[in-house]
Amino acid sequence: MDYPSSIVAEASNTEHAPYTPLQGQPSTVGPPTKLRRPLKVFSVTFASVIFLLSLVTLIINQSREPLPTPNKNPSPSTPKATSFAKREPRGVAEGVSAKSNPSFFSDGVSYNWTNAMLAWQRTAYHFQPQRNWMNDPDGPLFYMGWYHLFYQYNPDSAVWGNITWGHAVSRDLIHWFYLPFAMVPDQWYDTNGVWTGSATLLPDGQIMMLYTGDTNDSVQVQNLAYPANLSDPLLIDWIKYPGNPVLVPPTGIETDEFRDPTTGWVGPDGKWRITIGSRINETIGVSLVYQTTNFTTYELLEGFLHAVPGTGMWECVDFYPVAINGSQGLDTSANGPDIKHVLKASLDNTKVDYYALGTYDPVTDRWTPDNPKEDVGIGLRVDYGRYYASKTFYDQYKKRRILWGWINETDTEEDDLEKGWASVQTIPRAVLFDNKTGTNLLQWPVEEIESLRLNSTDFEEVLVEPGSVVPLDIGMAAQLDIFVEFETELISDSVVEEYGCSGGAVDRSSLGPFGILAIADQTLSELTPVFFRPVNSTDGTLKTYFCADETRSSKALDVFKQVYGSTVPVLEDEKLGMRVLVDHSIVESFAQGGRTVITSRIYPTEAIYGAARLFLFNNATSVNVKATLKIWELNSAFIRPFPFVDSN
Ligand code: DQQ
Repeated sequence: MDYPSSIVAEASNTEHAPYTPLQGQPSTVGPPTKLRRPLKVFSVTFASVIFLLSLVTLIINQSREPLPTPNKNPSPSTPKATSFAKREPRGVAEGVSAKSNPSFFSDGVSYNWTNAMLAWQRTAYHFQPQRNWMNDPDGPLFYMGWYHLFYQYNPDSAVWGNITWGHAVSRDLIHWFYLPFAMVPDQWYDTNGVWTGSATLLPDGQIMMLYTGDTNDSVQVQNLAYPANLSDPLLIDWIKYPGNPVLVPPTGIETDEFRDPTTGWVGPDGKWRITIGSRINETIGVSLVYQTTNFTTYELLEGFLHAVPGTGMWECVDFYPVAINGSQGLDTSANGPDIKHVLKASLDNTKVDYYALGTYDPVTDRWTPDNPKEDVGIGLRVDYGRYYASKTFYDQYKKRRILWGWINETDTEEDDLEKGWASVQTIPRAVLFDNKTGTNLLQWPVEEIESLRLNSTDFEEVLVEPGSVVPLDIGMAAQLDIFVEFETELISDSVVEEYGCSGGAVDRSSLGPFGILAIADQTLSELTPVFFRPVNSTDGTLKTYFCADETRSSKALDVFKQVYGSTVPVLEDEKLGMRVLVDHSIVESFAQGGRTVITSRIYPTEAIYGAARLFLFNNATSVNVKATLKIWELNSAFIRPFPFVDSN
């Protein structure tokens, strides 16, 4: 097999055809009012005012009353029964976190999805396989001009099982080529699954891929693999080390609680270290440390890199340095006085990725959190939305650390089987330490996404009055890169209020919520608000929450919908700003330059194709808000099989 020479140019060509909807799409609703300049906000027609007022009255202007939800207004489509019996989620019996959402209706009803609805859910610029199930990102790396992404994949079905390593390559982290599977479960030590793992690039050019195998008797062991041909930039063929497994569960560790080895890092003694997540005494989440010089034999160090009581089994541990004052990422082995270390664990019990910042002592091989109250599993989340099993790698080409994360489904397994695929990866994000706050990371979509930008629309200082919704005339609203800054009136005698995200966008307080309504239809029967909620808290400070409310994102009853979010640090003199990437059924939202991030997976039934719209809203009871926006329409990425040429 040869690689066509044109492939490099082709891979970075951004002149692609826009996303093409399938036949049978719903007809679009009428055009919204043009609102390119603030004056035009006030030039809406009488009918529009009446329309908005009635919307406000009907939908928004009900202090602390829930908005109509799909549960209260079921869609005319009749739910259909399926033959699935109630059962525990996939994965749990095999000793990993839940990998499916069995229907929560006892009779196994499924929404009456049409092909058009299901087809629309496929993303246009997020990475997802052509079909079937995907979960964790594995072993990401940059090699000879190509970014490599491996992923947990079921070649046979849209549900978790037969876990194999899918493999894709990209020149720019945006356009991808699917390659042949890197590893399949074909050995006694991984026959129940080639599970999650990480790559280590050695200084002599070798690549060590460590991964968890689930053996023929369901024991979790660690295995080594390496490329068959290091002169192949695509790293197509992988050899499993004949001496596998290289690690088995040590004494005191359950045989099904020992998985997901990290990338290695070198200590001052020249030895490599890796860490592996586990659990002890039923409830203490831990990370074991091993030393090695050759990646085939290992010494288990006494104690743990870190342990946190009450957090349960740690999956997919990630451990890496960040520069305290720097705008570049760091190699995993970097350490020194101007460096902090991030420890991340994916909590098996709750399916949430938590991280903490701290200090790593390479002599004792212990990590200590900066703030024990914000320790791993009890403090900061990597992403407050539907997000799990994340993993970073150091991109030595652009000197940055890139974060991948798995966006899991919140529909049912029955729905996934019907649409023929499950899960998406987030847009890769560059990760930096936030040296303004000193307390958190910053995550930001990789700059290469800007190559997808098409036309943009600007809106300046759009006034959004308390209790109002303002349509934004931007044409297609399904593939967007949105930047919004909000300015609010100063209120002198603000009351102290106890609000957060949990009440959602309908929970009105004096200073919020306000934000955007993404993937909304013209009548607002479906919408996904992404919003800020400033709150005067009892300690006299102004706290700001950043939230995403999925509760009315779909009329489908069998889809799990939640309000996500948390506080976001806002420094004096900073405006409130969010960036939101919309890609059909994915809404990735970044507040204050990426201090707090929320990913939503949504399943609209009405707000699809040309009917998907974007609005501003302000549901505060007392403050006016002015919004300034720049919105790009985004092109679709090329994500397709690698065009091998047969040399015979
Ligand atoms: N997924 C893998 C495991 C890991 C889990 C199995 C996290 O290695 O612990 O597919 O989603």
